[in-house]
Amino acid sequence: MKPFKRIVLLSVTVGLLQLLLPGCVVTEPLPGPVAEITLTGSVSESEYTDGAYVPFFDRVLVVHGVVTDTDPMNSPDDWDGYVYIELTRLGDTAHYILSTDELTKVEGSENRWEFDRKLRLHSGWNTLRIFVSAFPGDSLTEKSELINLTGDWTYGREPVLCYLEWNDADFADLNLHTIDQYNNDCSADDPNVGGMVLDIGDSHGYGPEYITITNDQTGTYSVEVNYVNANGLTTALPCQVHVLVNGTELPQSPFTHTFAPDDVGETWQAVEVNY
Ligand SMILES: [Ca+2]
Repeated sequence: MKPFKRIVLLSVTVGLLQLLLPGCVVTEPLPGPVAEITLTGSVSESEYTDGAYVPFFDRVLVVHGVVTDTDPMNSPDDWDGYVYIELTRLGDTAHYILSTDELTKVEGSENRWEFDRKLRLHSGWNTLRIFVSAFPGDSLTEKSELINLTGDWTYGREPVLCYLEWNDADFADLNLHTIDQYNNDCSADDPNVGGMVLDIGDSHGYGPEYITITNDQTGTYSVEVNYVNANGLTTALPCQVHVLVNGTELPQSPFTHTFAPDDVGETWQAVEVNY
């Protein structure tokens, strides 16, 4: 992905984006520290095929979180705990799990760790919050305040949105591809080509990766997944691809597949989208 041109604080209303930080609901804090959450947006140098800038800032958030190691006495140089961001869109809740190597120790602190994670917002009402526990399913040790966001992030220009998740594999790396009829191939290797933009890539594990097809000309797009690197994973790797056309998920979506341990380097075609 090209380097971001500048960072815009989302406390400013930009275009159709209306951030409701003043209306945040602060929930009852749990005993102990409260996870900190701050948001920024990003603007890239990517362009639409007609030369207009792709407004990353109106759909991609960078969530900065600060959380507490749940067992700081055990291996103090490694993160101990389970942290995820819960994003709810129109009643649909998704958990974005942080991989251990996404967390770095806050300088000068014994037990506070921080991360930056990009999230892709959808049109309508969104809420997000950080949760921390010692391990999956354990009781919470802390959570952040709840942040509410609303806006229209897909209005007009984005006929197709694809996203890839692989929820059961820390570290393993998959790459989402969309390939048009002219053989333009959008992926982490070429994140802005033929009107297709990789909004968010992920090489840590879990995903999601998002590609938005911004080209409003009709065409055929092959949606594919490449198993890039197992990074030590020795078990099967299930994944799923969601495809939305004009803001509505296809009836057959999500498309699912399981890569075998020796499938590294292999590609799976999830679907061909005619738009
Ligand atoms: Ca990837």
